Amino acid sequence: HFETQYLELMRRIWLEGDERRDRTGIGTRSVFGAMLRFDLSDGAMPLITTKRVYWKTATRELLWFLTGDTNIRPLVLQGVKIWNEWPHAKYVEQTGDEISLDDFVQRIADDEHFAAMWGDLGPVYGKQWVDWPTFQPVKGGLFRKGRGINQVAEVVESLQENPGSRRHIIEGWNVADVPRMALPPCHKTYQFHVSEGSDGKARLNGLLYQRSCDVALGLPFNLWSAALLQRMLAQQAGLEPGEFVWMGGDTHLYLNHEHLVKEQLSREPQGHPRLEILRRPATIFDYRIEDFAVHDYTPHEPIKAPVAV
Ligand code: DHF
Ligand code: TMP
Repeated sequence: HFETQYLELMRRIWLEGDERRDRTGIGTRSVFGAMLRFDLSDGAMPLITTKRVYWKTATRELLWFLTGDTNIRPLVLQGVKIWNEWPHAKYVEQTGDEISLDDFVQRIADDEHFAAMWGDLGPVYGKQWVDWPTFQPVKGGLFRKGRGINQVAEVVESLQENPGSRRHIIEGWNVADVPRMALPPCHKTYQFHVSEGSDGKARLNGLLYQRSCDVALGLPFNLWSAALLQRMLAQQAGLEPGEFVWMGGDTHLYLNHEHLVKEQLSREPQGHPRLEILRRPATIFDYRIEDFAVHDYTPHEPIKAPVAV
């Protein structure tokens, strides 16, 4: 089963990982360098079944990246809560106002001006993916802003015009911008690759390099989203989905996720979920949540666990 790799990675980290103190103060067990491979042909998706994964939430996040937005307000208005903790922590730290997370999020929803001030994560994924900043030299050693680079649009174009290229890359790690980000990108480099399948049809393969990985909470979302992006790109470029390769740098389990790890490792994967894309939108930027249907997803119960901020 495709999910065995995920469970084996989880088991190995829990049993053999180095115990490390980390930025959040929670502590982790960690291995450095890991790889998972998934076959995406016939609609197969690496959607974890040993707990319920909210694939619509992850999909809404991906669609939000593609709009170029970096403010959490549109997510909040759709009921997506996964980015709330970071603007809240920054607000409390910078103002000394001990507002609760729930009240903070309510204010982001109700007050557009407040959201503009306090809801932004800085130039994270969305900004870098579709509007990577450029600067042009002008007289006197000064620079002015140039046109942003839309890396996603450029990859769609290069897949069509130069499929054999080894340069189909979407990069989130903008070295100059990292200090202004609420969280530097974890899923930082995507590479795509066109190969010929055994049936003679051209296939789109994808690889994600993730520098830091919360295997219990983040990875199920990251696997889904990367495979989804690959499916969308394949559809836009007229290619069949091929293989998806995931590579992790610091790949860890938080020590306060013990209950999740024990429970999840006691469960057996069940079923082979598939994704159907119901429509072919005009561009990669025109997908909507209603365009996606998941079939044969009969997961085990959700397992709640706290996120390390
Ligand atoms: N920090 C840490 N420590 N781990 C992360 O995975 C992480 N992920 C971020 C931002 N910072 C992070 C963005 N992605 C959840 C999932 C993905 C995500 C952030 C949070 C999460 O809490 N998932 C829960 C609840 C899902 C829900 O409420 O919809 C889960 O059970 O999957
Ligand atoms: P770090 O910046 O100190 O590495 O902390 C980031 C944490 O968030 C780390 O536990 C990895 C996790 N993470 C994911 O696993 N996936 C994600 O998509 C994001 C945004 C974060």
